[in-house]
Amino acid sequence: MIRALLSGNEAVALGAYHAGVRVAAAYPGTPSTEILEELSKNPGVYCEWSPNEKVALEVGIGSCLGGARTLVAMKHVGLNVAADPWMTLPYIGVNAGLVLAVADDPGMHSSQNEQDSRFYARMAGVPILEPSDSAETYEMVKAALELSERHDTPVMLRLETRVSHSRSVVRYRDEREEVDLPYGKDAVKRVMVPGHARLRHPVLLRRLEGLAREAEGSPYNRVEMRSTRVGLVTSGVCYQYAREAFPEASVLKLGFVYPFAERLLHDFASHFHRLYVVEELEPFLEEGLKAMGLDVVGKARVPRDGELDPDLVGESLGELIEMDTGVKGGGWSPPQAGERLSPASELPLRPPVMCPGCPHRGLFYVLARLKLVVSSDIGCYTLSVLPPLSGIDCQVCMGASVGMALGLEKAFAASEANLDKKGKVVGVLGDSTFIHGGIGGLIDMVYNRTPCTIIILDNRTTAMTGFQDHPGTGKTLMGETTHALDLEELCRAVGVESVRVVDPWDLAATEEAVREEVAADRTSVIISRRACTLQVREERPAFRVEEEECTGCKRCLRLGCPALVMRGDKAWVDESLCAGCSLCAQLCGPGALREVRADG
Ligand SMILES: Cc1ncc(C[n+]2csc(CCOP(=O)(O)OP(=O)(O)O)c2C)c(N)n1
Repeated sequence: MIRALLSGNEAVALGAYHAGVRVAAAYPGTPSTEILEELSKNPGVYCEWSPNEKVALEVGIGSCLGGARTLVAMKHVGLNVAADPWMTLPYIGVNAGLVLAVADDPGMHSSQNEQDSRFYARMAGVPILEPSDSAETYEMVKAALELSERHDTPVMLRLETRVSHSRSVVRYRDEREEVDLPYGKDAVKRVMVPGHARLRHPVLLRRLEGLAREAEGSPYNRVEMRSTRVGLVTSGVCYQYAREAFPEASVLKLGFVYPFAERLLHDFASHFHRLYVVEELEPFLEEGLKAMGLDVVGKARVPRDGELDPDLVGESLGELIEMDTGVKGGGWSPPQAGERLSPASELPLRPPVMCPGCPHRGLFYVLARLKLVVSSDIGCYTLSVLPPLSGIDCQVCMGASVGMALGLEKAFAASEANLDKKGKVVGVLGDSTFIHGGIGGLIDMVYNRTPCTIIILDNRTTAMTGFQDHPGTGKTLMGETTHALDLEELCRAVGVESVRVVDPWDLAATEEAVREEVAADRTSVIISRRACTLQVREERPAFRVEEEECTGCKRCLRLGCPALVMRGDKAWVDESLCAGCSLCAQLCGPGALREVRADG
């Protein structure tokens, strides 16, 4: 046996490799991204970054039907994008196993919302396995693939940030299973015309009954009997919190979370006056237990928003459990001063900023200067919402910037109240985001004759999630060179008359392009192109303030560059941070910012 300290995401990858997964597809998204990055390091597994999560799942459907064990990975909001194939996949079933690893992000460490993917499994009629640590994650991948094959269903492996990103010990043998199932045509099962789908829906419902029977005896649903006074039901990382907060309590730890193991839950409940449910986000287990007629307390006490931790769990339930059972604090002892488990809350806030030399900065400086209405998207550039750029009006989900810009423009076109905004709307999105979900909106703009400018911030990578390749970069996840999608050609092909490229490090040229296109009465695209400075680190001389020439006007500070600060009444450049982009020098009235030459 080998022992290794792995993150949950590494454990998914290793589990998938050892269980014989031959095809894996994903679109990056924190906290799930590392799963495919890790898996792709192994031989014999085809791994791809798909253009978006819907395509990733569709690739997965094809490959499992084709007889290859398959893993599809995404973050929680990715499942919104993939929801259409997800809802019908359980009708057609699999062939070789298909596991969807979906990572929720309670507390929104790097997401635009908190949503609970378990509801997507229930809505689709798909079983859920949910691990509490890396060892369990590793084992559950194989268990999920086998469950998938036994019941002819996709399986959701539900992860959360703390499981995906925490490290714990995993024991394994370095052996890979070989699975290669024959493909057979079966149109009634796999072609979901209404007549066939009507036959398949009852199959799905019967399958759920079989899955519920299997959940009753699953080794992942574990009763830990301790005190007969306090009984907790929990799953995932919350199991760890519950154990830490209430070490004496009895626990029913659910790993095979859905469909519910009703008999097991009733048996466990029979030992206690009432049950306490510890779960993050929505009252998924709680509602299920209540529907079974069990007396449970959950979200009436435990927060429904944000991340939990052992102290929060203890604080929220301790008093009630004491009242119900007489057990002091329910078994929880409040931390003493200095013992708190969440020291992060005591640190000073440090807002994220765009890096020195970030190519997005120049573009957003121009947009702010021109006082445009900016419909934005998700990526590093969303950081320009913060002062001093304050450059974004709205942002919802990946690709939405284009459709929202269209809607704003149509609303302003017929408005008396917003006459000054008419023709002032731009949509802004990154290259990865444009390919993921922006192209449909652009087709709509051209089709419905919208005089609006879309700006694609083409930094040649998916920077926000850690520099993943995408169809525009000319490289695959497996390191091969491939066709690089030509964004200009693509935009022209959908009917955009004016497509131009600017360098956002050239402020004057960028401003001129934006002014001209916004003024023109047509749909246009500006591609603001320069590689991400963190990824392509060019050796450029830093800039320095010539003190005697600096008037202290602070114009350069309007860029919000972290390499530039005031020292007394003069601007000062931290040369160790400066990327040499020259934007500050382009803004400096008296010309006090100069390149640091090699001779000093
Ligand atoms: C549906 C969905 N999938 C994934 C993500 C995670 N995510 C946020 S922004 C982004 C892409 C950013 O890349 P790009 O648009 O090229 O901008 P950059 O960060 O490079 O500036 C990703 C993958 C998400 N928020 N929503």
